Amino acid sequence: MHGKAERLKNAKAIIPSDIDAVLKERRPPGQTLTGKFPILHEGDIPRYDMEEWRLTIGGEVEEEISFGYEDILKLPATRIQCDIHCVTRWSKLDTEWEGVLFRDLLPLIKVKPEAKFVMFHADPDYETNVPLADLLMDDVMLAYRYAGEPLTDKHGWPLRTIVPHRYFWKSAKWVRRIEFMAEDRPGFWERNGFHNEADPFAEQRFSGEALPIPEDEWTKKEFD
Ligand SMILES: Nc1nc2c(c(=O)[nH]1)N[C@H]1C(S)=C(S)[C@@H](COP(=O)(O)O)O[C@H]1N2
Ligand SMILES: [Mo]
Repeated sequence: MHGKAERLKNAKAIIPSDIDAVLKERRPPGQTLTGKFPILHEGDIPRYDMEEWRLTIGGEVEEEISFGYEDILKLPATRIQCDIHCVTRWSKLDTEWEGVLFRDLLPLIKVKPEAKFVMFHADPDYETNVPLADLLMDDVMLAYRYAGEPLTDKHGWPLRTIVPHRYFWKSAKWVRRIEFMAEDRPGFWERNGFHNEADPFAEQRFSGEALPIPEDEWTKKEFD
């Protein structure tokens, strides 16, 4: 028998109860799983001269610091696998990212003790806020590779944040500046009716009344 046929014949069947268990644990309420990777953002994909490009870090820090792209690539790299959940109701399981964990970046930054929140500033004119405690988690990172390849410009090249335990709008593509803050402040979507905390498993979609997002909204977007 052909090797592939043999492997398939011997492969352990995934029985429906396993699927149910996976879905129960890993699919947040109201989400549909997709194998494709939708592309969602406001505005146009930015173009960069990488000689000029810098990531700056400021706000409640003892000293502003900035990194060129080569500096970022030289920092300790980590690969993570995580599930991502967009508020427009798609979730994608087992996405693979490579980059720098914030945990590994923080020792290089003299964060003031009063800093309790972080604002990610991104192009074009995007921002999103998270608590500082998020940056200590195992899988919160600045990512520059996806699925073993350099990030594509549509998904945030040269650098995006990955904050997988919150709805995916908190993961900023084209991040340019990280601002440490003493007080929380809402970002772009957080000012526009979306929930400040954005926990997909608690379905924290909106800050007030539910916004009219059609269930199949995401299927009409571009994806790869
Ligand atoms: N700079 C920037 N980052 C952004 C957005 C955006 O409009 N601009 N949209 C967010 C939203 S709503 C989602 S769902 C994800 C989509 O990332 P993807 O296009 O790689 O799937 O990016 C997030 N990060
Ligand atoms: Mo989103």
